[in-house]
Amino acid sequence: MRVLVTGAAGSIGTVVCAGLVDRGHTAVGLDTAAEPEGFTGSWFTVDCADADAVAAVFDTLASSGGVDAVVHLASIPHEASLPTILMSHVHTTAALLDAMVAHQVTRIVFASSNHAIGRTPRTELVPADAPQRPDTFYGVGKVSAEALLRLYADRYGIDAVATRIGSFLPQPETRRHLSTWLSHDDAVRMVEAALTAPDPGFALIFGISANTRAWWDLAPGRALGYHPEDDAEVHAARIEEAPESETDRVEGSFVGGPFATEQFYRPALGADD
Ligand code: 15L
Repeated sequence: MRVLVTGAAGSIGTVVCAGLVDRGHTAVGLDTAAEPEGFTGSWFTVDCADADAVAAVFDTLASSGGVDAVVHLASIPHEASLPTILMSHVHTTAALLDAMVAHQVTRIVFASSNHAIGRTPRTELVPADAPQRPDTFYGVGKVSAEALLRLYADRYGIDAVATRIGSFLPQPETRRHLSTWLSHDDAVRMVEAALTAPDPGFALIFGISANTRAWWDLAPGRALGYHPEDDAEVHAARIEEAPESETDRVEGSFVGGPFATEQFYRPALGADD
């Protein structure tokens, strides 16, 4: 498949582009940052909040066969003011979806986040159809982008897979991560499954590894062909060497961990840091 990957210079993008290429796909990179050294393939240094620039990218790509799908990873990975968040998560998704409709590109994989349901109290395994319960404006941005994807799936028949990613890291570092970790290799497996699953329509899956202590249900991902192979449990002894701290306890109260705590409270329309 030829896939346009936004946020291709970011932490997830770098891993996903390399992984897709290893698996025989072609990754076209798009990022506000310049092409990283070692990237093989076409590259666009573009802000995907700029709808005209995004449309121009699709026009350029059309002259060389177009793309089969978009993997939308570009966004601010942390909390910010609501306008900044909406620009970063929703406006960018809208620019891509409109260009996809114009160019008959019918598949998008979106990096959503566990923070879309982060304010869910940590009790039982959370199903993919649990009520949206954002813990931050960041979570609100992800929920809103998911809604936009669903609208375009219904209106235009776009296959849109929103992956609610947990903690994407080389290895888990905290007690919470023993439940929320997504390994690099599993991230590639997940994106490839979301790109190739037959007719998913609009689908929501959780982006975590096969963690023994998982807080989120992997069944919808497995139904789409995402079969994670890593498990944070192999790192448990190292992490649990230190006694459980007050931070661990607080981070274990809601599934969004630190994002659900008071330190993240701020006015919606306040200044960005
Ligand atoms: C995310 O979605 C964030 O981008 C990242 O900064 C972490 O907070 C991660 O989730 C997580 O929940 O560990």
